[in-house]
Amino acid sequence: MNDPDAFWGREGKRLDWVTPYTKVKNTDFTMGKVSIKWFEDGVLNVAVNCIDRHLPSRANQTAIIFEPDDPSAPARHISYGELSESVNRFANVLLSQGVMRGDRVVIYLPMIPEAAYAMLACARIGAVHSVVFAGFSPDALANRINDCGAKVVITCDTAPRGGRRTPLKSNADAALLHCSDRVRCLVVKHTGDQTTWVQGRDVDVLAQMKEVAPDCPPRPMNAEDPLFILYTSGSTGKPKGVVHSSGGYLCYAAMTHQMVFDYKDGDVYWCTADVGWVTGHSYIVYGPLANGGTTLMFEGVPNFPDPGRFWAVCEKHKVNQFYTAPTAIRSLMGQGPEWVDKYDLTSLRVLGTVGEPINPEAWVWYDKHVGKGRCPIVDTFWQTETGGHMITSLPGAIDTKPGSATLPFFGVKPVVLDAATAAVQEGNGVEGVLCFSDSWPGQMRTIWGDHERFMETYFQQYPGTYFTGDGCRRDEDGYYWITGRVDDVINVSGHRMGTAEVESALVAHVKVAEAAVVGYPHSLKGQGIYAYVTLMNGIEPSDDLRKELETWVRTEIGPIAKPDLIQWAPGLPKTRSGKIMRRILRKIAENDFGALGDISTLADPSVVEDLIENRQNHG
Ligand code: 6R9
Repeated sequence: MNDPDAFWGREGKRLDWVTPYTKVKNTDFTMGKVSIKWFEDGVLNVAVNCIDRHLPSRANQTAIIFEPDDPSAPARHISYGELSESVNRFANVLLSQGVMRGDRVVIYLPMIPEAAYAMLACARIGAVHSVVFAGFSPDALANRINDCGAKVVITCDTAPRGGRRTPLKSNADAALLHCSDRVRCLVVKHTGDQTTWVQGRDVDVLAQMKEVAPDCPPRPMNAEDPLFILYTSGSTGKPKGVVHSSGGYLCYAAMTHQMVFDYKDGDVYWCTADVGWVTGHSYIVYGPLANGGTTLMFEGVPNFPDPGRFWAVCEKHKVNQFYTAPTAIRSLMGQGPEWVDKYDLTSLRVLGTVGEPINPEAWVWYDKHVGKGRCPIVDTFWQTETGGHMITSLPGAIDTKPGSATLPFFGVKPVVLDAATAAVQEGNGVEGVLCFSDSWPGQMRTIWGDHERFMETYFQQYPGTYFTGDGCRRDEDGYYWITGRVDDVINVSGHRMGTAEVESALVAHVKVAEAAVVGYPHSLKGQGIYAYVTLMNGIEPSDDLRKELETWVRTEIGPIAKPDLIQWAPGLPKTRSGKIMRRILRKIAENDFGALGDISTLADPSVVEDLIENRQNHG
């Protein structure tokens, strides 16, 4: 793009501004002084853009369709008028709890409309939300509450999912034992299940919403004021609080949602992600609502009560755009096409995928059985950090190839660099690491409380560019093929997990001396978690201990972090300077013993022989 200011200057106008911006782009990728600003002197309110401005024409149009876990329970259609009232009341409850502009609010809720109300209520009063996936453990929740210094945590009594109930309130109670006693707990009574109640700390949100005024004036916010923090795993250390802006983020989420899904007025759009991930932020809540769309929120899981649920919901609500993850497609593919064929899917127009590279076999199945060969597939490559789609096809406009995310979105400038030398790989038919050479409005602005770490993580290794952490290939036609993470991040069912996080959970167990975690190919999850564990002297390995460690990791982080395979390792392969040689551990986990590479720096080669001999079997 020759004139980003002119292009994005026009796109910014898709939002309503209290004070229009006069500056469009002001960004610098130079290591040491990275700074990213878009529409910096503009003033707006995100909730107004997602709700109020639609009211004159759409007060009675459905904003959110809520499809509960239990298929026999009625779905709810929440109009823009109703959404407005709920968000205003919710915002007044937050104000009554002393939440002010810039304060952080942690949202620990499942896929219920109140999650969207809570996010938009924060946006309305200028508070910064941080949604924590409801599958995370009390410890993980506590770490996030403490890292962002939240004043309030919003949760619900229990969360039905796949016919079972997760005790979110009691998880929050456990988390709050590790937090300041000033943190308030706002509880949505969703199922009515019994919970404990701490007088003076816990607040019944739904009851309070009835007490407060039905309207709450929106707080005018600067375009660069943070809208939310979302924690995500990196290759090292604890999860990073990715900070997104108000103006640039919303503009980018709205634009990509409209163009990539070819979203048109009146369409029913369904993204199956959870609001606890960035996909839920940009493509369940902010993008669709900024466009005045109808967005479906599904509380359940793909295989409850049976593997036809997704398609039953598509038929029931006449879904036009359907957006899901390769891992879901693979698991439903395994159940056979008869589950899809039972339902009328003629309403579908566009299919999307996100979260990990999609294997061509799953792509072809999705195209044939779900899309009946007539729905374009958009394979959208992006990240928590990018705020919105980066490399993706556009329906009907870009020819697809199964497994390729195809071409960059408007204004996105990918560069492929040699991983070792950082040399730019010009032309087509090249491979390397994927970076972006210039900014886009949806880009993250910083890591909460640690701008240094932000610069080091994304701008240090390949100076002058933003480094994604992914490898990629640009084929002869200029199409991009994402080959997966090149750092120590594993992608389990589309969820990012840092190997370091799982390792530190394991070594926190009294019987564990040392642990090394790597990813390995897993037929359903994409990647599985393979843990090499060295026990303390005198501790004997056993199946019981294996189970104990699995449960331990579940409680330390959450079910998604549970190792798929644990191998007892009397020793780990290390260099003479004591660095664990993960490259070797990855190869062993992948069952690829022929290609261990240079092992001459190993301190004790017999360690490797032992590991190979006792490798856990995963076919
Ligand atoms: C949106 C989201 C980001 C990582 C990313 C990459 C992988 C996402 C992909 C894809 C291939 C796609 N990824 N979409 N790989 N093709 N269409 O998933 O964000 O949770 O931060 O994960 O997911 O490895 O770096 P996030």
